[in-house]
Amino acid sequence: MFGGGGRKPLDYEELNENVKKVQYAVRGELYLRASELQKEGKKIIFTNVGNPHALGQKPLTFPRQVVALCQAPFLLDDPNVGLIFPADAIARAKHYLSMAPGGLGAYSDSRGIPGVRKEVAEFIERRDGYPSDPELIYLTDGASKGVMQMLNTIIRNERDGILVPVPQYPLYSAAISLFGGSLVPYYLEEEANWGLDFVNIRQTVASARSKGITVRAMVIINPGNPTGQCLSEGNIKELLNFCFQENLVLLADEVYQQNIYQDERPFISARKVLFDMGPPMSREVQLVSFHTVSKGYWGECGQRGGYFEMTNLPPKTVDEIYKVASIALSPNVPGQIFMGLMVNPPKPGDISYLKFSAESKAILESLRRRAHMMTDGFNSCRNVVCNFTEGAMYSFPQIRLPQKAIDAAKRAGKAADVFYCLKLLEATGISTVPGSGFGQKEGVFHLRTTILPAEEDMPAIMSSFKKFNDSFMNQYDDYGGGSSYSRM
Ligand code: DCS
Repeated sequence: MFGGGGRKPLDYEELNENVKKVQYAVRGELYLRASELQKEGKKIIFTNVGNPHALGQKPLTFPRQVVALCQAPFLLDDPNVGLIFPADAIARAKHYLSMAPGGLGAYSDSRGIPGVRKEVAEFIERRDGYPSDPELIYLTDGASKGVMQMLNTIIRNERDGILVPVPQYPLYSAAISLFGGSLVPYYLEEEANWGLDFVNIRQTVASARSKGITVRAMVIINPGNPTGQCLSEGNIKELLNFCFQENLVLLADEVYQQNIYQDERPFISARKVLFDMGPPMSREVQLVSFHTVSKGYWGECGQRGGYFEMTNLPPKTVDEIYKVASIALSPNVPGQIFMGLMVNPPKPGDISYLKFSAESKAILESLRRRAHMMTDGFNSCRNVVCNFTEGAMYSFPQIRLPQKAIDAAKRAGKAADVFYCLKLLEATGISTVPGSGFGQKEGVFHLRTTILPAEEDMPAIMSSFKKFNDSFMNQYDDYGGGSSYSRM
């Protein structure tokens, strides 16, 4: 006889409850249905994941040349190597191979290759104007692993609360469930372009504390996912003041820092704002900042390169984080080299500079145009309103669903936004993520799409969305005709 009612340890009923509780909508019900439809031969436009290369974005040439040479170092001994690879790519490959004893097939230090961490520190110093210490920079398999490692370090039990923006990228809610902590949501204000409302945030913290939750950390995503807003310097200052007063560690998810589509609010890192504020705050506020090679104009999601930088963490804590990173032996080494290349790209005067800058500029300019096309497209649709995508890779329109649609969804046993997104998928092949996967205010509905489909496909995608939305609203909106709701 087995214990536990005859069940085996890995039977579903016996699993870790934290694992079962995890929800991750980016690859949830909509994604599964889209995959099924694709198997049946329907053309699906996967706008559910910010995965640029999967939607046709071409890799940048220079970094791939360097990594190709690092992966196949025998090419460096070939007398014809200079006919295929430019001299600066060859030099850079030798540079990385000299820093990685054993090459790409060997584990590196668990914190990452020291020389790459130094390149990251130099990048941060150029960006922020303040020196950065490579010893406080750890390389990771994408930003996700770093975020998970920090949350794991912070959360001690279910009474530890993490302030997370809502809507949020569900890595945060999922990881907090997995590590058995409590998510404390703070709402972004859609009417104020997804800005922060500190009166509200203070109330949220007070109310969580009155329920016995120890609020210990605050997450910001800047530029925002799924909301696409860029925080102003004033906003970030207020945020840091708040963390100082409330004794919170700030987890600054800055993976979209290169994805900016307006000029009024350029990206400014939380770390720069903190150091600009001077002591005591610059010496007191604990901050961990995250970055990745998956986003920007690189979009190298499959390479799994990321880093986090720790500011104002005591050495003993940094050592503990090192110890835990050591359990996984080593972040993947090709991903580390992509990170080195991202933070130290070709410079003016280098052989590959012109090509590299032309390629990266073309991607960013096209993303900027696509951000406008999507927002304008959504705003031209009945019962749809959408803030402009100032940064990141997503559009997050609000869909004002008529009561009849909400009732029909209930009868079908679906959340109303899931119902809408499923119908959109069946009618057009556009695979989105319902707003409920990111969190939204009660009774308000959204969907998220990426702005990543090829620019030439965008007009057809938006017109197919509009056609679907019109027919959906015709079916469910009693008022018929034009918009029956006032716009914000
Ligand atoms: N942080 C944010 C805000 C993200 O949007 C993502 C990925 C990550 C971290 C993790 O990325 P990497 O682990 O690849 O560095 N965004 C997912 C999304 O919403 N769509 O695609 C992936």
